[in-house]
Order: sequence, then C-alpha cells, then structure tokens
Amino acid sequence: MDRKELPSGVRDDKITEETKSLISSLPSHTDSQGQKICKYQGCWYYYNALQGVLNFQRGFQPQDTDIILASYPKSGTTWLKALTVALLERSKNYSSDDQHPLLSDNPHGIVPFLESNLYVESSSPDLAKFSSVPRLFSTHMPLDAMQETLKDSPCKIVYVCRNVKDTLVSWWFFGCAVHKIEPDRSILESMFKSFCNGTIYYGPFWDHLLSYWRGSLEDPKHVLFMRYEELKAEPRDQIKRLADFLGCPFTKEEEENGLVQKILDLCSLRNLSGLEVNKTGKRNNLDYKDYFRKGEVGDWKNHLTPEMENKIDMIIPEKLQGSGLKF
Ligand code: PAP
Repeated sequence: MDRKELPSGVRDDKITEETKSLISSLPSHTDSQGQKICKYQGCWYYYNALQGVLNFQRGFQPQDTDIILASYPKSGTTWLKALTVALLERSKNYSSDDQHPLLSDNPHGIVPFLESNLYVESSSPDLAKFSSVPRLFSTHMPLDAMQETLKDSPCKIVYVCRNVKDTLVSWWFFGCAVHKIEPDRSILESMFKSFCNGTIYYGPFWDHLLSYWRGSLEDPKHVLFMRYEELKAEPRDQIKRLADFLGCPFTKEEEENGLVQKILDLCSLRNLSGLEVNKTGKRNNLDYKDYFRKGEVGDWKNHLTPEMENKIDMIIPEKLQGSGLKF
C-alpha cells in the first residue's frame, strides 16, 4: 500500500522540520506493522501522531465545558463516543428520530481525535464546527501528554479501558482489516511481543492506564475512569454514572419513559454496525465497518495461546502493582 494511503496515525507526511529534528533525538523503533514509532514524554507515537500531539500541546485552548473522551486504542472508544453523543443529544428535540447524528455519521466522524485528526496539520485548526457547547473531542494520548495544556481547566475527561488481552486481539483484527489482509498469527505474535515490551503505538499500555487511573483518583470530578467490561455487564448503571459525571443526569421522567434503554439500544454494536453509514462509509482511508467486530468480553480465549495468557498475567499485575488498579 502506498504510504500516503495508510490510515491516519500511520502517515509521516505532515512532519515539520522542527519535529524531524526532535524525532532524530528521540528513541525510535519499527513496530510490528513495519512502521516507525518514537518515544516522546514516555509514550510511543507514529511520527504524524507525534506532530499532532505537539500541535495540540502548543495550540489547544481548553474551554471550561469541554469534554474529552480518552482511551487506549481498541478499548471501547467507538462505543464511548456513541454513548456520550447520545447522552448530550437527548436534550435536542428532533422533529423526527432519523435526524439523530448517530444515524447519519459514525461516532468517529462526530467526535474527532485531537492529535490524529484536528491537530495533525496545525496548532491552530479551524474549530468553527465546535461552536455549540459542550465541545466534544477524543484522544488516545495518555493523560500526562495533556496535563500541561489542560492545567487549571475544569474540563471533563472520560477514559475507557479494557482487558489487555481483548484489546490486543481487537487490535490484531483491526490492523489486518485496515491493511486488507487475513488475520495472520505471525502478526499477532509480533504485536504480542510489542505489547509485552511496551514498544507499541500509544504504549506502554500500563503507563497509559495508570496515567488516567491516577488522574481519576486525584481529581474524580474531572476524570472518570470506566471499563469496557463494566459497560457490558451493567450498561444501565454505567451510562447513568457517565451521565452524572457529565452533569446531565437522567431525570425520573426520562427513566420512566425508557430513555436509558433507548440510548443503549441506539448505541449497541448491533444497531450501529447495521446502519448504512457504518456499513459503507469511510474516513481517513479507514472503513467504518472495521470499528465493529464482535464486541465480546473474553474473545481473547479464542486466539491467545496459554503461554501468551501466562505472560500477560505476569506482566500486568507487576506493572500495576501498588496502584490499586486491577484486572
Ligand atoms: P478505536 O480505538 O480504533 O476507536 P475501539 O472502538 O476502541 O477502536 O475498539 C473497537 C472494539 O470495540 C471492537 O472490539 P472487538 O474487536 O473485540 O470486537 C468493536 O467490536 C467494539 N465495539 C465497537 N462498537 C461497539 C459498541 N457499540 N458496543 C460494544 N462494543 C463495540
């Protein structure tokens, strides 16, 4: 595949001379997909994502009401975006149900990524389309990368995390789908190695988790830590928790009218993946359909070997030791 055709986050054609010079001073590595990554402020980025991070750090002006949806890739980002959009949109009275933005656009089209969409080319992008309040953004950056830029801002950050084994398997399938190749075990093995030694896009995984975990403990009013598995197991409680955190709790009347279930149904994998826009649409050379697969907890059991399982079971508790965060 032509380099310019690679998905967003993988191209390196947006890099300024200044960033090239910075990159030459950073630790670098070739990832399991054969792409160059470099380590900046403790996190591994593709070169153009690093450019986006730098542009964001230089130019983003937070507003008090901003909401940032954060995640490690393949942890439930699409679902969290859909749920948040649905929560915020419920105050708008559409004349007909089919005007809902989730029916005509993918959650990623509605809630763009700061570093890999909005700020990838400039530190002062046109944010005119975010004129309504609250502005809704997303990121895969660790919290540490945003801390200075968001310093003193009361904006809200919601982080969703997922069991590392399912995250890894989801990423494997996604990576192969994006590159239009069959899921191949040698790719999984190579990604597994990168996961375990931390040299993977947005990794190390455990540092990513810990940045938001600690942020949520230190500042629970502004950082909410959610789990994919809890969303699956108790969706009603979790969406109410999300609504409370965002300052838009369900009213008694809304609950009695079945709105909680209506939002969950609208945002279900089954519903979203069946919409025409998500079956045929694309953005930045990424087919929307590739964001939806099984959405199951524990699918890793069908793909990881006992050796892989054991190694992850050794590494993760060790890395999270003392933090209070457990899987
Ligand atoms: P991203 O980081 O590239 O945006 P992300 O949405 O975080 O990806 O992860 C995709 C996973 O979420 C897929 O998991 P799987 O590979 O194990 O199946 C995808 O199926 C799942 N997913 C997407 N939308 C939903 C949804 N509405 N409900 C539950 N799971 C979902």
